[in-house]
Amino acid sequence: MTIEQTLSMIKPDAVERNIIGPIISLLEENNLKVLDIKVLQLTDEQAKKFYRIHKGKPFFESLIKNITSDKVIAMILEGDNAVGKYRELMGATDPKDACDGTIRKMFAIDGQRNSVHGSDSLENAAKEIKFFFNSQ
Ligand code: IDP
Ligand code: MG
Repeated sequence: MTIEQTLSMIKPDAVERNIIGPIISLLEENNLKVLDIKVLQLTDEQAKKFYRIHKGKPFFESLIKNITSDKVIAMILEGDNAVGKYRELMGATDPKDACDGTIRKMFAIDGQRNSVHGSDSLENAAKEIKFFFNSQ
């Protein structure tokens, strides 16, 4: 067993469609425990900081507009192999490529409005948890 923590964010497209419940149920059914949870709307500045590795990509401006368009749900998830397990449960970035049973396959609208974010490494999980839960 390797107990890890990861950062999950339910994106505005899912919050707007009232589907945070089924998404959180899937997390719990997969033994990912919600340790902390927060509802907030990201500012333009916060969103640009959070997604800074994508700066310069053709979809960057649209991504920032999308993620700041409404509230998001940020969660700290804990469980065995939580980073990898949650990435697998989310599915591929574009729902067209996502496997059956994944959150994105079930709920995403397209490759941008894809309902959830998840940290891609243990190192980024620590940074992203800090971003949402340890900042002033
Ligand atoms: P991930 O969310 O699966 O880790 P990343 O490549 O880190 O995917 O991209 C971050 C987010 O940027 C995606 O979840 C999606 O919302 C958006 N995005 C990524 N690639 C594209 C694209 O080709 N077109 C539009 N939006 C994209
Ligand atoms: Mg990513």
